[in-house]
Amino acid sequence: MIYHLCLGSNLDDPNSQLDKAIYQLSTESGISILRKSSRIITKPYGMLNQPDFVNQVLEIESNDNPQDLMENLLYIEMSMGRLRRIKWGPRNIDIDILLAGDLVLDSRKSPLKKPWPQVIIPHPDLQNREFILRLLNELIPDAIHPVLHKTINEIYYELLAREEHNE
Ligand code: PH2
Ligand code: MG
Ligand code: MG
Repeated sequence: MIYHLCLGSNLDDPNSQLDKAIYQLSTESGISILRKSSRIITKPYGMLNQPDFVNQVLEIESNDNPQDLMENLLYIEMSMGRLRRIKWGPRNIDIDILLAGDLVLDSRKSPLKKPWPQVIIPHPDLQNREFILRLLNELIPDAIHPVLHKTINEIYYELLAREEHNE
């Protein structure tokens, strides 16, 4: 199954954190990295008073189901020494699942076999984050969001219009 992931870091040399995460993903059995977006420096979203982030989106192929993939991603974050302090706060590495093709899954509504980890696909805040949409738009502008039923390109330009309007 094809997944799109977002990597993010704003601590401890973000570029080398992303390199390390990509290396770990590429050596994880059952995962192959198909394509990478460009890597961009982004203003913090949500909690503003923290360093800028470096973000990148990856297209991967994995044999794992979403919950097993999520478990692997959390394990990679943990092995890279991520400490979970505050929601939306600074972190040396964050690896999020954005999309899994047409799949829609919310483990809060339909409990999976294991209670942990929680998985929500598509990423529930994707439509509000400029950096996610900009990077996804590089790779899959024509992909249809399985909940919003619009293309990534449409969702991206709607957000840009919304942000312009609010300025
Ligand atoms: N991740 C967050 C909160 N805010 N802002 C940017 N620019 N990039 C991120 O990856 C990011 C964020 C929580 O996961
Ligand atoms: Mg995140
Ligand atoms: Mg995360």
